[in-house]
Amino acid sequence: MIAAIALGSNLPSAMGPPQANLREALRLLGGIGQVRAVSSFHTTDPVGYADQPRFLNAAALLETQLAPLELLQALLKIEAAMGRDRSAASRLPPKGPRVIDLDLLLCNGEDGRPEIHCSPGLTLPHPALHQRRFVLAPLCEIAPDLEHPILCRSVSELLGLLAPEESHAGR
Ligand code: PH2
Ligand code: MG
Ligand code: MG
Repeated sequence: MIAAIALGSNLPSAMGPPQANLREALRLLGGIGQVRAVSSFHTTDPVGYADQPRFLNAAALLETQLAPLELLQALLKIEAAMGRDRSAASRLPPKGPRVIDLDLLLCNGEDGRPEIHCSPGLTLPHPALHQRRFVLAPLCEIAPDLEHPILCRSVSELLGLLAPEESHAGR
């Protein structure tokens, strides 16, 4: 299976600044499959919860023998190993700052077709994939022709359909 994965970081960790966190996450992804492509790192304004540092976002393509739910568990393990604290005691808000975030976006099965999956812990394609420039722009660099199996549009078409970015000049 080939999986498209979004990476994000906006807090320093023991590894260093967000750039070091993305690099470390990519290294650890190499332990659960073969990393076939990596986008450039994009500095992005926080979306959703505005009162937090800017993010560094990227996308990667991972070839793996794991099934989608196994892959999700492996991504959560990497997040935890890198110091992501999801406990209530961390007091971080749900869409707030994090050392590392690894989101499963799309999975193409052995037949090359994109999988549709819906279970309590995992929805594929990722339900917000088509709305997020910070996900689509990096993904477009490495897999512009990847198809969204529900919207029946490629990743590059979805990026083109997004509303133009607001200007924050003068704020
Ligand atoms: N992740 C979020 C919430 N907001 N904004 C940007 N720019 N990049 C992210 O990765 C991001 C976000 C929750 O996962
Ligand atoms: Mg996320
Ligand atoms: Mg996440």
